[in-house]
Amino acid sequence: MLGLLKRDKQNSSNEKKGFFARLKTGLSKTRAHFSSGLSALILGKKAIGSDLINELETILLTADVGIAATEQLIQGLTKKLDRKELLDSAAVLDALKEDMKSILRRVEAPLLIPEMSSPFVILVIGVNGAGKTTTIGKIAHFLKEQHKKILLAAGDTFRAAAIEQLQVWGDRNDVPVIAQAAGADSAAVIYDAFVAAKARHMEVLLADTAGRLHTQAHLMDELKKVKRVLGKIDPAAPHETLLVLDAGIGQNALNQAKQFHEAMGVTGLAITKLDGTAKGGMVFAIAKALQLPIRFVGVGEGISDLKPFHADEFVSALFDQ
Ligand SMILES: Nc1nc2c(ncn2[C@@H]2O[C@H](COP(=O)(O)OP(=O)(O)OP(=O)(O)O)[C@@H](O)[C@H]2O)c(=O)[nH]1
Ligand SMILES: [Mg+2]
Repeated sequence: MLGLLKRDKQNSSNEKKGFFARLKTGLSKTRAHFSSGLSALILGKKAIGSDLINELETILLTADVGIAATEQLIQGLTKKLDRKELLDSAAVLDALKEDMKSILRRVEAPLLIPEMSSPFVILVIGVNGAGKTTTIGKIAHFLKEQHKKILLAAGDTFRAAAIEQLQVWGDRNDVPVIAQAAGADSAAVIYDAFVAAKARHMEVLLADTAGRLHTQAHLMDELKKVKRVLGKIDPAAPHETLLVLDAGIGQNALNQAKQFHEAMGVTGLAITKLDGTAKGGMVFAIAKALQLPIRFVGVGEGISDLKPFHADEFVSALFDQ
């Protein structure tokens, strides 16, 4: 028994380490572009003063950290410098990391599935190719590990092969998928899936939707319809409207997110493809501008390449060499 417990603990710590390592590897392009530059600049510079601060500002801005978050970081450092609190370069770097963590801590809010009498509905939305379907597959894996009973709804009835793609994730996770023929009404598919999830006493319904541009009003109306029909079964549904954002588009994600939020009332974000990009700094821009909970980060295409977002871990992975 003790042995088992010990092994469980080891497994979870291995898994934790494993993901931190993947997060670090995933963030290597961002790190190369950004934090290596910052560290080299700060630690290599003897004079700690306004020149250093100006150069720092430029690095932050060019790393997609965004104007608002950069301003906050630079103001924080300038104040501490003025108060003579930063006596050497290592102190500057530590202060910067601490301030970066505090920006992200405000949006650290892991998705918790409460005990409910009916299924917790997660509606997954975003532009084409952001990573919605893959993220559903990974979240299903994540929730399965918590022994949740899950159903998937193939609400993308538009793109060729979208239904099959979700089915593959369903098979991989050994969770059922509710689907209709291609071309069916997405809201009807998701509504039926909710009814089925209730009947089968499922705990979570994960609903996929077709990718759409935030600028396509009629497609945004379709999403609103999905939300409306879910609300007919349970006024609180969808319990989570999860917007998937591709980190690779950097700060362009801001405008996208604002428009999706306006139309749909987004309750959480999943930021994907942090592994393929040097624009990981966008997470700070998003955190500062939107103040929406970042639920998950994705750092690869594999089933375990998604984990809850943790502010301190993210900043550590960004700076750890
Ligand atoms: N490297 C990397 N690739 C990812 C990640 N998430 C998704 N992808 C890949 O991105 C591509 C698009 O992912 P999908 O899940 O199909 O995206 P989608 O938003 O459902 O796309 P549409 O349904 O066409 O709108 C696939 O090749 C995924 O494997 C990630 O975190 N890292
Ligand atoms: Mg998809």
